[in-house]
Amino acid sequence: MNTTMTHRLAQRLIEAGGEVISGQELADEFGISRTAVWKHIKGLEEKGYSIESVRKKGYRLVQLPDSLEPVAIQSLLKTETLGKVIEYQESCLSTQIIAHQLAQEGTPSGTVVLTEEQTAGRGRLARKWDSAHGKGIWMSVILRPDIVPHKAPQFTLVAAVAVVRAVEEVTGLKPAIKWPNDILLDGKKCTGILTELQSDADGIQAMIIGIGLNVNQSMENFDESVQGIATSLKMASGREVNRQVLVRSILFHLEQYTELYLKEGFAPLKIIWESFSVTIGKPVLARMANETLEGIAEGINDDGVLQLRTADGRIHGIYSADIEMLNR
Ligand code: BT5
Repeated sequence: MNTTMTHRLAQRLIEAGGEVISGQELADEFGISRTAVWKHIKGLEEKGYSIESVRKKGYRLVQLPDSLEPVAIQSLLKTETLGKVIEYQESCLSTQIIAHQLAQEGTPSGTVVLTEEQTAGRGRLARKWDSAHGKGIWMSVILRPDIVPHKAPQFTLVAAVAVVRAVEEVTGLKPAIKWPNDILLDGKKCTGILTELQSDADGIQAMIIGIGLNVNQSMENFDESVQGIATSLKMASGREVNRQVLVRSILFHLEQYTELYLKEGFAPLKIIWESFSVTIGKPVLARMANETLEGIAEGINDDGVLQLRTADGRIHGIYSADIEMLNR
């Protein structure tokens, strides 16, 4: 079957917002027969769309499948560039791997990679990211901002702010950010962000922002190794959350904040980031590659670098670390 036509038909039904559209109208609009319309409708039903056939009137979309396929995301997306190109795979090793490949092939800024499941999802330092099928948002966003490479880690903070805003908007929950890349609910991790770069002598060619957001997992959907530290939006709110709405909201806020960043620099984002942060003003342990420091997290500087004050009063700039909150 012509999948582009099925896709266009799905888009039309989504945009109709639950109104009935007659088979004849669809047939005329797409230049196909009513029987062909009916076949595409059957095709959509097989993919999990719930469509009501109203006798003598036409078709009405009742419910979308719970998937992140492009048509479900793009139909109501309110962005200028983010998500205009979406690469979707039902299952993959890691959306970061696909995004790196696409970036090298010259895909435009704003391209998004989405999947239902990652079999080799990754965190920082080649750690594993647990990515259960259909339960979370496993997404990589490719941006090509005109900034110097050492500013790139700021985008981890920009993305964190966008995710917090989206989660608040869609669920009413109030997540907190633990520097640099964890988003927490009730002290447990619901989101990790991984920013990677492709750069050369001319600067950044592409920035790949990987976002892993636990949405509808119950405890048993998590790998045993993370059950003690992970949570999902469903576990925190007691309700299933619509992943499509959430993806659209993240992309919208990420685009807004990226524009703000490119216009006014990091300063306004630093203020928003600090208002969501649980780290600032608290005693923490910062584990780095070759040393561990204990101190008070005083804040972040204008580059997003954590300022840690140790007992001797010295301030250390921490560029990358695992932070443990000390409950004192
Ligand atoms: C991160 O690393 O938190 C970045 C995670 C980025 C994942 C996204 S998903 C889309 C894209 N494609 C990818 O392959 N990756 C990105 P880090 O700070 O290093 O934290 C990793 C640690 O978090 C692991 O060692 C576990 O302890 C824990 N962890 C693993 N899976 C988790 C999950 N689903 N929820 C909460 N914690 C998890």
